[in-house]
Amino acid sequence: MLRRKTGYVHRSDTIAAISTALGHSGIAVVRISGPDAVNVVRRLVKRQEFPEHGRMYLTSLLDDEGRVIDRVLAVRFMRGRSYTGEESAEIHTHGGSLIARTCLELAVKNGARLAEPGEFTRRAFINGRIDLSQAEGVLGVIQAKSQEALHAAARTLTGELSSRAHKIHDEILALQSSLEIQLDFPEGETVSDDINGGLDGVISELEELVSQCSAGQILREGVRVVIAGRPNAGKSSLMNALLGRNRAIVTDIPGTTRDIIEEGLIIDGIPVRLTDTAGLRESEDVIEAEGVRLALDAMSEGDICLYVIDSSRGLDDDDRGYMSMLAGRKALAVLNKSDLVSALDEARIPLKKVHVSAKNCAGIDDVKNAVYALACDESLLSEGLNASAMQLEELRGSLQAVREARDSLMLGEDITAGLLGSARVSLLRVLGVDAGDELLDSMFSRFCVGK
Ligand SMILES: Nc1nc2c(ncn2[C@@H]2O[C@H](COP(=O)(O)OP(=O)(O)O)[C@@H](O)[C@H]2O)c(=O)[nH]1
Ligand SMILES: [Mg+2]
Repeated sequence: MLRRKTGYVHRSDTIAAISTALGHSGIAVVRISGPDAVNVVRRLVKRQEFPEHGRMYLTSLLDDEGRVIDRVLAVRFMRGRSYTGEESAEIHTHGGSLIARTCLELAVKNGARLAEPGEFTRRAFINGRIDLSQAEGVLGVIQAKSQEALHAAARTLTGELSSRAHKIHDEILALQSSLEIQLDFPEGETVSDDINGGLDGVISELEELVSQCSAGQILREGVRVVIAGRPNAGKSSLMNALLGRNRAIVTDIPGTTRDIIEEGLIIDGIPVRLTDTAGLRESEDVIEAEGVRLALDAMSEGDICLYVIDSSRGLDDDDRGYMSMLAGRKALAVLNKSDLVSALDEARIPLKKVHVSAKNCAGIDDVKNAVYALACDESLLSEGLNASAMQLEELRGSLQAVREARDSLMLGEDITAGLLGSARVSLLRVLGVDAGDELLDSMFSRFCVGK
């Protein structure tokens, strides 16, 4: 079969890859899938009979010259019952990278081809074993960095997003059909009330799904928290206190931090990218001025801003200006140096406030709790689902189309039916129905080889 220069052409040949990480480990798994999978295994090991699906057989791996090079376990998965849906097999060698690689090379010499990244999962998708949302769940489980993210991915992998999207799709289809019946028999009795109620129900189901997938996205991709404020307010001290170690340089010289400093931490399951910035002030110094420009960019791009104020000094016009820029955004005023006498008129601060002493690590948990609350709705986080950015966009598109459909009911059934049709198409895209090669290429290139 031909391979295009870019993109992937689905072939039904037999593929192989090492599915475990290379290095020293207890065991390594070489995975083989395709019509010839069991024959490839037979050519590699002493045992020739693999009658049962899913049973591990102890046997010996042989090299080109028939010498035993490892004691291994071989397992066969029958067509229709395997991960990919195809005839597949695995050989579990001991976990040295040489033995795993040798086993893979032998598989390739004996009729298999090296698998591309994500090709096993792509085959599972093509063969209808999983849909695209479940494939995204597989990736989520592999990439999860917190327990909460793992649960969100596992729920998606086991089909929760799929079944909900299917159910909503079918409800929309039923509403669309009754509208189309109306179109055919205009003199018939009006069903608008039922349809109105039905659309309201679909809208709330879609809203819930979108919220759960947004929570999943926060769990997976995290939030960017930017620390900003005037020089010497204690931004770098706050960064260090949040991280629990001295990452940024702290001095009493204003203008110490000139570059952007980024570090990661996890707050109650949410991955956070914490950014410390240069103090916001006019500066003659070219480097510091560039740092201030970067700080302002970071402030506008971040998801959450912690605006740090030295409470022993009081506010100035700059503080008031920057805080008014943050009004309506996810932002927190961190009133630092609470160990000193306050000169602040807190009533004039237009943001939610937290009192801390970064130097003494006091109030830091309050900052973390406030960041968590700004990042997400706690109740939803425990129900997060794993959707890709593209899938989330389709879900939002579907919700938008159903809302427009409800608003268009007075305008005519044909318009409403058309909008419901596009809402359904978006849901089908979430599941990957009729997905084009390009979309699948970008989806599966995010997987590793062997998955
Ligand atoms: N008393 C007191 N001093 C602090 C506190 N946080 C920071 N400082 C001091 O304020 C100065 C500036 O701190 P730094 O973190 O470098 O501020 P930045 O310029 O905003 O990054 C340093 O001398 C710190 O020791 C605090 O909570 N209490
Ligand atoms: Mg600093």
